[in-house]
Amino acid sequence: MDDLIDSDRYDLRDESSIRRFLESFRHDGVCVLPGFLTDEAVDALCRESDRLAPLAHRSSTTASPYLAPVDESYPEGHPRRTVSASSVEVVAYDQFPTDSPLRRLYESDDLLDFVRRCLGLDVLHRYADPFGALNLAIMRDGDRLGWHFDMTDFVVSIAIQTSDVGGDFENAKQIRSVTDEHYADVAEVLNGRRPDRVRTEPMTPGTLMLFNGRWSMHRVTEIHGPRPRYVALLAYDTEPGTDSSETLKLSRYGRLPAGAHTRGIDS
Ligand SMILES: O=C(O)CCC(=O)C(=O)O
Repeated sequence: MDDLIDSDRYDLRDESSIRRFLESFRHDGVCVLPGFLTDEAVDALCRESDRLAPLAHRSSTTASPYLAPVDESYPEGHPRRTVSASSVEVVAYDQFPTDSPLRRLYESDDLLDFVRRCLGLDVLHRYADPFGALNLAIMRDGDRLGWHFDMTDFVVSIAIQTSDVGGDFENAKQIRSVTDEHYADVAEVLNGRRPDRVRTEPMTPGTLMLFNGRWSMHRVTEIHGPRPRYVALLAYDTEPGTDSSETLKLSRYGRLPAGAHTRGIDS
């Protein structure tokens, strides 16, 4: 692990840095750590991503920012009735070889502990999903992720390679809250009328980002050009043994773990 993380820049045990990162995560819902990985690690992860990319499963979806189908009980033009298209290719955790540097990073207890403290949590577990625990998300020419809120309190991502053009991570920071959906503001961002509410998070290769997408609406702009955008998504949960549903596995990975059989589709 020491050869992957830039330890001159980031001391994973330094209390005062961790306090700063936690403050940024709590206050802004996002904490961006540029240059978290060394240049050599970024090169190694790019090469690994090039090797793994042919194994990826491609999926395309159309959904509202709430990751739900259109709700026609709302008036026309309402965010609950606005949908956008997304497409991405994903390499699942079980497809990373045992000597994969990305797997080594994800399975490092030092990184788990660092992430836990930056999120201000007492306990944190790696995700138990044999596919979803670690993903390589690949976006190619014409791909994008539409505006959406996440259904989880945090996502940990690592930027590996940017696309030639586009592929920006745009963020309408904390646009809704637990008490107010702020539909009017959300609608304005969706219509492109509030560029002042949107900022591009600087996802340069080697950046680690801690992000709470439950309250911040975000998207990845359309990719242009032959160079694919590579981002690693590292999944954790405060509960042990958390897994995703078979429905989600089928749509994101196009398969189920060996031995699984489709009972009820949401089992
Ligand atoms: O690829 C990214 O940078 C963001 C991914 C994202 O927003 C998501 O998977 O929900």
